[in-house]
Amino acid sequence: MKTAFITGITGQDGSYLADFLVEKGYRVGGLVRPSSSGSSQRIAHLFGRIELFSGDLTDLGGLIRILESLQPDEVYNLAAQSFVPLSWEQTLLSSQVTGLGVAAILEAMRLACPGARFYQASSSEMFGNAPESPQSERTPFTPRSPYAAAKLFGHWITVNYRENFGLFSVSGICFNHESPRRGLEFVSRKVTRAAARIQLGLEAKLPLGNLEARRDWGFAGDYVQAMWRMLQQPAPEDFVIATGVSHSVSDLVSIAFERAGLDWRKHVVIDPAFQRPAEVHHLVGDASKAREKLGWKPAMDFQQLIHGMVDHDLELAREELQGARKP
Ligand code: NAP
Ligand code: G4F
Repeated sequence: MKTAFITGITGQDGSYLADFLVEKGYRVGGLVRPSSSGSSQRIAHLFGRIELFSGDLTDLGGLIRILESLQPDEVYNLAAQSFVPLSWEQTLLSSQVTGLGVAAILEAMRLACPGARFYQASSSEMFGNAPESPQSERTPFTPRSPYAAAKLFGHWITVNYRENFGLFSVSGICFNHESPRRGLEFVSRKVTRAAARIQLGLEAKLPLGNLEARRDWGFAGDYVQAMWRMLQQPAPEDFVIATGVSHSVSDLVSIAFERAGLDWRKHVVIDPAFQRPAEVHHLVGDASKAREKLGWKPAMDFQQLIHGMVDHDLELAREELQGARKP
């Protein structure tokens, strides 16, 4: 039986990865903050089948003690302050967690379990407004937010530990991936939840920022499989993980509202508070290396993804109407 350790196990990706690894027969350990800002509802169905360790990604001593006791074969670093706008408000905290936290977990691994394999959750945000499209492993990075700059540090320190210490440490440069477990602040979930709640009369309007921004949106459940495949390779390498298709925020809104039986033009209002001065306008990935070497391709397309999220949010809104759920 292999053992995996997941930081960020209470997040969207961490919960899907834990599902996937438990299903594969792994012993799964996860890092949980003592004062978790989210709840552990995304992993509640796994209680009893995973082991949770209290700690923080920025606390080197705690990480060393956990890794010494667990002795994992694979470490997945998914923990981060992952919301781009918040990284402008909490810049040092975001840099510490999303950037320096990667050095902490790598250093803990080097000391406690140097033979383990390491996955770093790098991000397409590192490309910024890239000089070429689609973006691949060879595209230069031009980060446009503290979040992206911190991710770039995490990306390079992962390469450095591989080259200097011989660790099996790799990065997946993942483009946006969503699911019914996505945080409410991200645009996909904000839109699908609002469409459901407007349909059932729980809300009337949806304030949004830039409708022209384009992203390459995939399904999180597909992306965690790519993460695992990267750690099963004969040699450590970085990979872009993407669908290769981009859509605008207005495409997203139109598909979601249509699924809910609504005309989005009657409900969406533009609110400058959600516009980003340093916007990343268009991201779309070239995942041909992942297709060839990992044998990975996404199973779910954009419309299926958004329909599934709307359907899930309609279910939650109905439960809320019946008094079985809090807003
Ligand atoms: P998410 O839902 O925001 O989850 C973030 C996780 O990090 C949560 O479990 C959170 O714990 C944990 N965390 C935050 N600060 C921490 C700290 N100081 N110590 C320990 N844990 C901490 O993010 P996600 O969408 O699953 O993304 C997973 C990773 O992939 C992140 O690193 C993200 O930046 C990266 N990424 C995501 C995407 C995407 O489209 N989803 C694309 C590229 C890269 P709490 O529950 O306690 O808050
Ligand atoms: O959903 P978003 O907040 O995701 P963003 O900034 O692309 O970042 C996500 O994907 C990254 C991978 O590229 C991850 F690394 C990161 O952790 C995170 O998971 O915004 C998507 C787009 C942006 O262009 C934003 O300006 O949607 C636009 N948008 C328009 N109106 C909005 C809104 N975004 C949000 N969150 N809220 C709005 O009202």
